Amino acid sequence: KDLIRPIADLGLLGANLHGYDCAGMSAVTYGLAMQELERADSGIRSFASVQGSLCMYPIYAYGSEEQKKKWLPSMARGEKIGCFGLTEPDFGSNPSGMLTTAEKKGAGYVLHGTKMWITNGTMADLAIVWARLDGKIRGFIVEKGTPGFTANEVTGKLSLRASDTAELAFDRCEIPAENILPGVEGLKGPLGCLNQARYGISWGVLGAAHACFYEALGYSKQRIQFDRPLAGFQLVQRKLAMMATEITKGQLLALRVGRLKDEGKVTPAQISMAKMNNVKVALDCARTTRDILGANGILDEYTSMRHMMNLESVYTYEGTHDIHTLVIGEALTGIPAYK
Ligand code: TGC
Ligand code: FAD
Repeated sequence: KDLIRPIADLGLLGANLHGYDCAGMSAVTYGLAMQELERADSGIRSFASVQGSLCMYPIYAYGSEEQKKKWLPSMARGEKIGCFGLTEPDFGSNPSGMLTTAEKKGAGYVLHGTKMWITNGTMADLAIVWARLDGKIRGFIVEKGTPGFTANEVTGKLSLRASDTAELAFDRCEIPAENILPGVEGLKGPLGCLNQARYGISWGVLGAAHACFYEALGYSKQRIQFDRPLAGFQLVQRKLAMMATEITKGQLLALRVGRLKDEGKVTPAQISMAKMNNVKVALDCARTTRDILGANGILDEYTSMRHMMNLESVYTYEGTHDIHTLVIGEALTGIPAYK
Protein backbone atom coordinates (compact mmCIF):
# COMPACT_ATOMS: atom_id res chain seq x y z
CA LYS A 1 0.00 0.00 0.00
CA ASP A 2 2.97 2.32 0.65
CA LEU A 3 3.81 2.14 -3.03
CA ILE A 4 0.44 3.33 -4.31
CA ARG A 5 1.04 7.06 -3.97
CA PRO A 6 4.59 6.98 -5.41
CA ILE A 7 3.31 4.95 -8.37
CA ALA A 8 0.49 7.48 -8.82
CA ASP A 9 2.99 10.36 -8.61
CA LEU A 10 4.84 8.82 -11.57
CA GLY A 11 1.60 9.02 -13.57
CA LEU A 12 1.31 5.23 -13.86
CA LEU A 13 -2.34 4.80 -12.81
CA GLY A 14 -4.57 5.01 -15.87
CA ALA A 15 -1.35 6.10 -17.57
CA ASN A 16 -2.57 5.74 -21.16
CA LEU A 17 -5.92 7.49 -20.60
CA HIS A 18 -6.30 11.09 -21.71
CA GLY A 19 -7.73 13.93 -19.64
CA TYR A 20 -9.18 13.62 -16.10
CA ASP A 21 -5.67 14.14 -14.63
CA CYS A 22 -4.36 11.00 -16.36
CA ALA A 23 -0.88 11.02 -17.91
CA GLY A 24 -1.97 10.39 -21.52
CA MET A 25 0.99 8.12 -22.33
CA SER A 26 1.19 6.18 -25.57
CA ALA A 27 0.52 2.44 -25.41
CA VAL A 28 4.22 1.74 -25.92
CA THR A 29 5.30 4.07 -23.09
CA TYR A 30 2.65 2.55 -20.85
CA GLY A 31 3.92 -0.93 -21.72
CA LEU A 32 7.50 0.02 -20.85
CA ALA A 33 6.28 1.33 -17.49
CA MET A 34 4.47 -1.96 -16.79
CA GLN A 35 7.70 -3.79 -17.63
CA GLU A 36 9.53 -1.80 -14.97
CA LEU A 37 6.83 -2.36 -12.31
CA GLU A 38 6.84 -6.10 -12.90
CA ARG A 39 10.64 -6.21 -12.82
CA ALA A 40 10.06 -5.74 -9.08
CA ASP A 41 7.02 -8.00 -8.61
CA SER A 42 4.01 -9.12 -10.65
CA GLY A 43 1.80 -8.09 -7.73
CA ILE A 44 2.81 -4.46 -8.16
CA ARG A 45 2.06 -4.52 -11.88
CA SER A 46 -1.21 -6.33 -11.10
CA PHE A 47 -2.22 -3.48 -8.84
CA ALA A 48 -1.56 -0.93 -11.58
CA SER A 49 -3.21 -3.09 -14.27
CA VAL A 50 -6.41 -3.48 -12.31
CA GLN A 51 -6.56 0.15 -11.23
CA GLY A 52 -5.85 1.53 -14.71
CA SER A 53 -7.03 -1.02 -17.26
CA LEU A 54 -9.83 -2.79 -15.44
CA CYS A 55 -11.37 -0.11 -13.28
CA MET A 56 -10.48 3.32 -14.68
CA TYR A 57 -10.75 2.16 -18.30
CA PRO A 58 -14.40 0.96 -18.11
CA ILE A 59 -15.39 4.23 -16.45
CA TYR A 60 -13.42 6.10 -19.14
CA ALA A 61 -14.80 4.05 -22.06
CA TYR A 62 -18.35 3.26 -20.92
CA GLY A 63 -19.08 5.72 -18.11
CA SER A 64 -21.15 8.91 -18.01
CA GLU A 65 -19.38 12.28 -17.82
CA GLU A 66 -20.42 12.52 -14.15
CA GLN A 67 -18.89 9.10 -13.40
CA LYS A 68 -15.64 10.05 -15.14
CA LYS A 69 -15.34 13.35 -13.25
CA LYS A 70 -16.23 11.70 -9.96
CA TRP A 71 -13.77 8.82 -10.13
CA LEU A 72 -10.95 9.20 -12.66
CA PRO A 73 -8.91 12.10 -11.20
CA SER A 74 -8.90 10.64 -7.68
CA MET A 75 -8.07 7.19 -9.04
CA ALA A 76 -5.18 8.63 -11.10
CA ARG A 77 -3.85 10.17 -7.88
CA GLY A 78 -4.16 6.85 -6.06
CA GLU A 79 -6.63 8.31 -3.56
CA LYS A 80 -9.39 5.92 -4.63
CA ILE A 81 -8.65 2.29 -5.41
CA GLY A 82 -10.67 0.10 -7.74
CA CYS A 83 -11.21 -3.56 -8.52
CA PHE A 84 -12.92 -5.52 -11.32
CA GLY A 85 -15.36 -8.34 -10.67
CA LEU A 86 -15.94 -10.62 -13.63
CA THR A 87 -14.89 -14.13 -12.53
CA GLU A 88 -17.25 -16.21 -10.39
CA PRO A 89 -16.61 -19.41 -8.45
CA ASP A 90 -18.16 -21.50 -11.26
CA PHE A 91 -17.34 -19.26 -14.24
CA GLY A 92 -13.68 -18.46 -14.87
CA SER A 93 -12.66 -19.03 -18.48
CA ASN A 94 -16.32 -18.84 -19.48
CA PRO A 95 -17.62 -15.57 -18.02
CA SER A 96 -20.63 -15.65 -20.35
CA GLY A 97 -22.21 -18.14 -17.89
CA MET A 98 -22.14 -15.68 -14.98
CA LEU A 99 -24.89 -15.98 -12.39
CA THR A 100 -24.62 -12.57 -10.71
CA THR A 101 -27.81 -10.64 -11.36
CA ALA A 102 -29.01 -7.06 -11.20
CA GLU A 103 -32.68 -6.26 -10.87
CA LYS A 104 -34.38 -2.92 -11.18
CA LYS A 105 -35.80 -1.69 -7.87
CA GLY A 106 -37.36 1.76 -7.73
CA ALA A 107 -34.88 4.20 -9.29
CA GLY A 108 -31.90 1.89 -8.70
CA TYR A 109 -30.72 -1.71 -8.90
CA VAL A 110 -30.27 -4.68 -6.58
CA LEU A 111 -27.17 -6.86 -7.11
CA HIS A 112 -27.02 -10.47 -6.05
CA GLY A 113 -24.16 -12.94 -6.52
CA THR A 114 -20.50 -13.73 -5.85
CA LYS A 115 -17.29 -12.78 -7.62
CA MET A 116 -14.07 -14.70 -6.98
CA TRP A 117 -10.33 -14.04 -7.22
CA ILE A 118 -10.71 -10.28 -7.33
CA THR A 119 -7.43 -8.34 -7.28
CA ASN A 120 -7.42 -5.24 -5.02
CA GLY A 121 -10.73 -6.58 -3.65
CA THR A 122 -10.47 -5.84 0.06
CA MET A 123 -8.74 -2.48 -0.27
CA ALA A 124 -10.91 -1.15 -3.10
CA ASP A 125 -13.11 1.91 -2.64
CA LEU A 126 -15.12 0.89 -5.69
CA ALA A 127 -15.72 -2.29 -7.64
CA ILE A 128 -16.68 -2.55 -11.30
CA VAL A 129 -19.08 -5.49 -11.16
CA TRP A 130 -20.45 -7.29 -14.19
CA ALA A 131 -23.95 -8.73 -13.73
CA ARG A 132 -26.97 -9.75 -15.77
CA LEU A 133 -29.75 -7.20 -16.02
CA ASP A 134 -32.75 -8.60 -17.89
CA GLY A 135 -30.40 -11.32 -19.21
CA LYS A 136 -27.82 -8.85 -20.62
CA ILE A 137 -24.38 -8.34 -19.06
CA ARG A 138 -24.01 -4.80 -17.67
CA GLY A 139 -21.33 -3.03 -15.64
CA PHE A 140 -22.06 -1.43 -12.26
CA ILE A 141 -19.99 0.74 -9.93
CA VAL A 142 -20.37 -0.59 -6.40
CA GLU A 143 -18.95 1.61 -3.68
CA LYS A 144 -17.29 0.27 -0.55
CA GLY A 145 -19.62 0.33 2.42
CA THR A 146 -22.77 -0.23 0.38
CA PRO A 147 -25.02 -2.45 2.54
CA GLY A 148 -24.99 -6.04 1.27
CA PHE A 149 -21.48 -5.74 -0.27
CA THR A 150 -18.66 -7.61 1.47
CA ALA A 151 -15.08 -8.39 0.41
CA ASN A 152 -13.24 -11.32 2.00
CA GLU A 153 -9.53 -11.86 1.54
CA VAL A 154 -8.39 -15.07 -0.15
CA THR A 155 -5.74 -16.54 2.14
CA GLY A 156 -3.13 -19.26 1.66
CA LYS A 157 -1.82 -18.02 -1.70
CA LEU A 158 1.64 -19.26 -2.71
CA SER A 159 1.64 -16.78 -5.61
CA LEU A 160 1.16 -13.00 -5.90
CA ARG A 161 1.57 -12.68 -2.17
CA ALA A 162 2.05 -8.91 -2.54
CA SER A 163 -1.37 -8.66 -4.17
CA ASP A 164 -4.73 -8.30 -2.44
CA THR A 165 -7.05 -11.04 -3.72
CA ALA A 166 -10.65 -11.32 -2.54
CA GLU A 167 -14.06 -12.84 -2.91
CA LEU A 168 -16.78 -10.21 -3.36
CA ALA A 169 -20.28 -11.06 -2.18
CA PHE A 170 -23.43 -9.13 -3.07
CA ASP A 171 -26.43 -9.98 -0.96
CA ARG A 172 -29.40 -7.94 -2.16
CA CYS A 173 -27.01 -5.03 -2.50
CA GLU A 174 -28.88 -1.86 -3.49
CA ILE A 175 -27.07 0.62 -5.69
CA PRO A 176 -28.28 3.91 -7.13
CA ALA A 177 -29.41 4.32 -10.74
CA GLU A 178 -26.44 6.57 -11.57
CA ASN A 179 -23.99 3.72 -10.83
CA ILE A 180 -24.73 1.68 -13.96
CA LEU A 181 -22.20 2.12 -16.78
CA PRO A 182 -24.43 3.45 -19.56
CA GLY A 183 -22.09 2.97 -22.52
CA VAL A 184 -21.98 -0.80 -23.04
CA GLU A 185 -23.96 -4.00 -22.75
CA GLY A 186 -22.93 -7.60 -23.38
CA LEU A 187 -19.72 -9.55 -22.79
CA LYS A 188 -17.83 -7.21 -25.09
CA GLY A 189 -17.89 -4.69 -22.19
CA PRO A 190 -15.63 -6.64 -19.81
CA LEU A 191 -13.67 -8.21 -22.68
CA GLY A 192 -12.86 -4.74 -24.00
CA CYS A 193 -11.27 -3.94 -20.61
CA LEU A 194 -9.32 -7.19 -20.70
CA ASN A 195 -7.72 -6.16 -24.01
CA GLN A 196 -6.17 -3.19 -22.19
CA ALA A 197 -4.92 -5.24 -19.25
CA ARG A 198 -3.68 -8.19 -21.33
CA TYR A 199 -1.63 -5.77 -23.42
CA GLY A 200 0.01 -4.35 -20.27
CA ILE A 201 0.74 -7.88 -19.04
CA SER A 202 2.50 -8.74 -22.30
CA TRP A 203 5.11 -6.08 -21.45
CA GLY A 204 5.01 -6.50 -17.69
CA VAL A 205 6.02 -10.14 -17.59
CA LEU A 206 9.14 -9.34 -19.60
CA GLY A 207 10.24 -7.16 -16.68
CA ALA A 208 10.03 -10.22 -14.43
CA ALA A 209 11.88 -12.21 -17.10
CA HIS A 210 14.60 -9.54 -17.28
CA ALA A 211 15.04 -9.59 -13.51
CA CYS A 212 15.47 -13.35 -13.63
CA PHE A 213 17.85 -13.23 -16.60
CA TYR A 214 20.17 -10.74 -14.89
CA GLU A 215 20.06 -12.80 -11.72
CA ALA A 216 21.11 -15.89 -13.69
CA LEU A 217 23.84 -14.00 -15.55
CA GLY A 218 25.34 -12.47 -12.42
CA TYR A 219 25.16 -15.66 -10.40
CA SER A 220 26.61 -17.88 -13.11
CA LYS A 221 29.62 -15.60 -13.52
CA GLN A 222 30.35 -15.77 -9.78
CA ARG A 223 29.58 -19.37 -8.92
CA ILE A 224 32.55 -21.74 -9.38
CA GLN A 225 32.06 -25.46 -10.00
CA PHE A 226 34.66 -27.82 -11.48
CA ASP A 227 37.18 -24.92 -11.12
CA ARG A 228 35.29 -22.64 -13.56
CA PRO A 229 32.43 -20.17 -13.36
CA LEU A 230 29.10 -21.78 -14.28
CA ALA A 231 28.89 -19.17 -17.06
CA GLY A 232 31.90 -20.82 -18.70
CA PHE A 233 30.05 -24.06 -19.46
CA GLN A 234 28.38 -24.40 -22.84
CA LEU A 235 25.14 -25.79 -21.37
CA VAL A 236 24.78 -22.74 -19.11
CA GLN A 237 25.61 -20.36 -21.95
CA ARG A 238 22.90 -22.02 -24.02
CA LYS A 239 20.38 -21.32 -21.26
CA LEU A 240 21.48 -17.67 -21.04
CA ALA A 241 21.46 -17.27 -24.80
CA MET A 242 17.96 -18.74 -25.10
CA MET A 243 16.62 -16.47 -22.34
CA ALA A 244 18.11 -13.35 -23.93
CA THR A 245 16.76 -14.35 -27.33
CA GLU A 246 13.24 -15.16 -26.13
CA ILE A 247 13.02 -11.94 -24.07
CA THR A 248 14.14 -9.92 -27.10
CA LYS A 249 11.57 -11.64 -29.35
CA GLY A 250 8.88 -11.04 -26.72
CA GLN A 251 9.78 -7.35 -26.54
CA LEU A 252 9.59 -7.03 -30.31
CA LEU A 253 6.14 -8.67 -30.26
CA ALA A 254 4.93 -6.36 -27.49
CA LEU A 255 6.41 -3.34 -29.27
CA ARG A 256 4.66 -4.20 -32.55
CA VAL A 257 1.35 -4.81 -30.78
CA GLY A 258 1.82 -1.53 -28.87
CA ARG A 259 2.47 0.41 -32.07
CA LEU A 260 -0.62 -1.15 -33.66
CA LYS A 261 -2.58 -0.18 -30.54
CA ASP A 262 -1.31 3.41 -30.79
CA GLU A 263 -2.45 3.44 -34.44
CA GLY A 264 -5.89 2.11 -33.39
CA LYS A 265 -5.39 -1.03 -35.49
CA VAL A 266 -4.69 -3.78 -32.95
CA THR A 267 -6.97 -6.84 -32.82
CA PRO A 268 -7.86 -8.87 -29.70
CA ALA A 269 -6.15 -11.93 -31.22
CA GLN A 270 -2.88 -10.00 -31.60
CA ILE A 271 -3.08 -9.03 -27.93
CA SER A 272 -3.81 -12.69 -27.05
CA MET A 273 -0.70 -13.73 -28.96
CA ALA A 274 1.46 -11.28 -27.00
CA LYS A 275 -0.06 -12.25 -23.61
CA MET A 276 0.15 -15.99 -24.32
CA ASN A 277 3.70 -15.97 -25.66
CA ASN A 278 5.28 -13.51 -23.27
CA VAL A 279 3.90 -15.03 -20.07
CA LYS A 280 5.26 -18.42 -21.16
CA VAL A 281 8.64 -16.84 -21.99
CA ALA A 282 8.78 -15.20 -18.57
CA LEU A 283 7.77 -18.38 -16.75
CA ASP A 284 10.42 -20.36 -18.62
CA CYS A 285 13.06 -17.71 -17.77
CA ALA A 286 12.11 -17.82 -14.09
CA ARG A 287 12.30 -21.62 -14.02
CA THR A 288 15.62 -21.68 -15.90
CA THR A 289 17.11 -19.10 -13.54
CA ARG A 290 15.98 -21.08 -10.51
CA ASP A 291 17.74 -24.07 -12.05
CA ILE A 292 20.98 -22.16 -12.72
CA LEU A 293 21.04 -20.99 -9.09
CA GLY A 294 20.90 -24.58 -7.87
CA ALA A 295 19.81 -24.93 -4.25
CA ASN A 296 20.24 -21.19 -3.69
CA GLY A 297 17.41 -20.71 -6.20
CA ILE A 298 14.82 -21.80 -3.65
CA LEU A 299 15.75 -19.01 -1.22
CA ASP A 300 13.73 -15.83 -0.94
CA GLU A 301 16.90 -13.72 -0.99
CA TYR A 302 16.97 -14.42 -4.73
CA THR A 303 14.11 -13.32 -6.94
CA SER A 304 13.56 -16.04 -9.51
CA MET A 305 11.40 -18.42 -7.48
CA ARG A 306 9.18 -15.54 -6.31
CA HIS A 307 8.79 -14.41 -9.92
CA MET A 308 8.12 -18.01 -10.96
CA MET A 309 5.37 -18.44 -8.38
CA ASN A 310 3.82 -15.10 -9.36
CA LEU A 311 3.93 -15.96 -13.04
CA GLU A 312 1.92 -19.13 -12.39
CA SER A 313 -1.00 -16.82 -11.57
CA VAL A 314 -0.31 -14.58 -14.55
CA TYR A 315 -0.36 -17.69 -16.77
CA THR A 316 -3.92 -18.29 -15.52
CA TYR A 317 -5.47 -14.86 -15.04
CA GLU A 318 -6.67 -12.47 -17.73
CA GLY A 319 -7.45 -15.53 -19.87
CA THR A 320 -5.44 -18.69 -19.40
CA HIS A 321 -2.64 -19.70 -21.76
CA ASP A 322 -5.02 -22.21 -23.33
CA ILE A 323 -7.85 -19.71 -23.80
CA HIS A 324 -5.47 -17.35 -25.64
CA THR A 325 -4.35 -20.27 -27.78
CA LEU A 326 -8.00 -20.79 -28.72
CA VAL A 327 -8.52 -17.07 -29.44
CA ILE A 328 -5.60 -17.22 -31.88
CA GLY A 329 -6.96 -20.51 -33.27
CA GLU A 330 -10.33 -18.89 -33.92
CA ALA A 331 -8.70 -15.90 -35.61
CA LEU A 332 -6.73 -18.23 -37.90
CA THR A 333 -9.47 -20.71 -38.75
CA GLY A 334 -12.71 -18.83 -38.20
CA ILE A 335 -13.85 -21.76 -36.01
CA PRO A 336 -14.37 -21.12 -32.27
CA ALA A 337 -13.19 -24.18 -30.33
CA TYR A 338 -14.09 -23.12 -26.77
CA LYS A 339 -17.33 -25.09 -26.47
P1 TGC B 1 -17.84 -14.43 -27.80
O1 TGC B 1 -19.18 -14.92 -28.25
O2 TGC B 1 -16.63 -14.77 -28.59
O3 TGC B 1 -17.89 -12.83 -27.66
C1 TGC B 1 -18.93 -12.17 -26.98
C2 TGC B 1 -18.92 -10.72 -27.44
O4 TGC B 1 -17.68 -10.12 -27.04
C3 TGC B 1 -16.93 -9.71 -28.21
N1 TGC B 1 -15.51 -10.00 -27.93
C4 TGC B 1 -14.66 -9.04 -27.59
N2 TGC B 1 -14.80 -7.71 -27.50
C5 TGC B 1 -13.72 -7.01 -27.11
N3 TGC B 1 -12.54 -7.59 -26.86
C6 TGC B 1 -12.35 -8.92 -26.94
N4 TGC B 1 -11.16 -9.47 -26.63
C7 TGC B 1 -13.44 -9.72 -27.33
N5 TGC B 1 -13.63 -11.06 -27.51
C8 TGC B 1 -14.91 -11.21 -27.88
C9 TGC B 1 -17.49 -10.50 -29.35
O5 TGC B 1 -17.29 -9.84 -30.59
C10 TGC B 1 -18.96 -10.56 -28.96
O6 TGC B 1 -19.53 -9.30 -29.23
P2 TGC B 1 -21.07 -9.15 -29.70
O7 TGC B 1 -21.24 -7.72 -30.06
O8 TGC B 1 -21.24 -10.08 -30.86
O9 TGC B 1 -21.89 -9.57 -28.52
O10 TGC B 1 -17.66 -14.86 -26.29
P3 TGC B 1 -17.47 -16.29 -25.63
O11 TGC B 1 -18.47 -16.42 -24.54
O12 TGC B 1 -17.45 -17.38 -26.71
O13 TGC B 1 -16.04 -16.16 -24.96
C11 TGC B 1 -14.87 -16.01 -25.65
C12 TGC B 1 -13.65 -16.14 -24.68
C13 TGC B 1 -13.52 -17.56 -24.17
C14 TGC B 1 -12.43 -15.76 -25.50
C15 TGC B 1 -13.83 -15.16 -23.49
O14 TGC B 1 -14.88 -15.53 -22.67
C16 TGC B 1 -12.58 -15.03 -22.66
O15 TGC B 1 -11.70 -14.22 -22.97
N6 TGC B 1 -12.47 -15.79 -21.50
C17 TGC B 1 -11.40 -15.60 -20.56
C18 TGC B 1 -11.94 -14.90 -19.35
C19 TGC B 1 -10.93 -13.95 -18.74
O16 TGC B 1 -9.97 -13.56 -19.37
N7 TGC B 1 -11.18 -13.52 -17.53
C20 TGC B 1 -10.35 -12.55 -16.92
C21 TGC B 1 -10.98 -12.01 -15.64
S1 TGC B 1 -10.21 -10.55 -15.05
C22 TGC B 1 -8.72 -11.02 -14.50
O17 TGC B 1 -8.28 -12.12 -14.62
C23 TGC B 1 -7.96 -9.97 -13.84
S2 TGC B 1 -6.42 -10.46 -13.26
C24 TGC B 1 -6.01 -8.98 -12.65
C25 TGC B 1 -4.60 -8.74 -12.36
O18 TGC B 1 -3.84 -8.28 -13.29
O19 TGC B 1 -4.24 -8.91 -11.16
P1 FAD C 1 -10.94 -22.63 -15.35
O1 FAD C 1 -11.71 -21.78 -16.29
O2 FAD C 1 -11.68 -23.62 -14.52
O3 FAD C 1 -9.78 -23.38 -16.16
C1 FAD C 1 -9.02 -24.46 -15.60
C2 FAD C 1 -8.19 -25.09 -16.72
O4 FAD C 1 -9.05 -25.54 -17.76
C3 FAD C 1 -7.20 -24.13 -17.37
O5 FAD C 1 -6.04 -24.83 -17.74
C4 FAD C 1 -7.94 -23.68 -18.63
O6 FAD C 1 -7.06 -23.25 -19.66
C5 FAD C 1 -8.65 -24.96 -19.00
N1 FAD C 1 -9.82 -24.69 -19.84
C6 FAD C 1 -10.94 -24.01 -19.52
N2 FAD C 1 -11.77 -23.93 -20.57
C7 FAD C 1 -11.17 -24.59 -21.58
C8 FAD C 1 -11.51 -24.86 -22.93
N3 FAD C 1 -12.64 -24.39 -23.48
N4 FAD C 1 -10.64 -25.56 -23.69
C9 FAD C 1 -9.47 -26.00 -23.16
N5 FAD C 1 -9.08 -25.79 -21.90
C10 FAD C 1 -9.92 -25.08 -21.12
N6 FAD C 1 -10.83 -12.38 -12.12
C11 FAD C 1 -11.50 -11.18 -12.10
O7 FAD C 1 -12.61 -11.09 -12.58
N7 FAD C 1 -10.92 -10.08 -11.54
C12 FAD C 1 -9.69 -10.10 -10.99
O8 FAD C 1 -9.20 -9.07 -10.51
C13 FAD C 1 -8.98 -11.33 -10.96
N8 FAD C 1 -7.76 -11.42 -10.35
C14 FAD C 1 -7.16 -12.65 -10.22
C15 FAD C 1 -6.01 -12.75 -9.45
C16 FAD C 1 -5.41 -14.00 -9.26
C17 FAD C 1 -4.20 -14.12 -8.38
C18 FAD C 1 -5.93 -15.13 -9.92
C19 FAD C 1 -5.26 -16.47 -9.78
C20 FAD C 1 -7.07 -15.03 -10.69
C21 FAD C 1 -7.71 -13.79 -10.84
N9 FAD C 1 -8.91 -13.67 -11.54
C22 FAD C 1 -9.59 -12.47 -11.57
C23 FAD C 1 -9.57 -14.87 -12.08
C24 FAD C 1 -8.97 -15.34 -13.40
O9 FAD C 1 -9.33 -14.52 -14.45
C25 FAD C 1 -9.44 -16.79 -13.63
O10 FAD C 1 -8.74 -17.59 -12.67
C26 FAD C 1 -9.16 -17.27 -15.03
O11 FAD C 1 -9.99 -16.60 -15.96
C27 FAD C 1 -9.35 -18.80 -15.17
O12 FAD C 1 -10.53 -19.22 -14.60
P2 FAD C 1 -10.53 -20.46 -13.55
O13 FAD C 1 -9.49 -20.18 -12.53
O14 FAD C 1 -11.93 -20.63 -13.10
O15 FAD C 1 -10.05 -21.70 -14.39
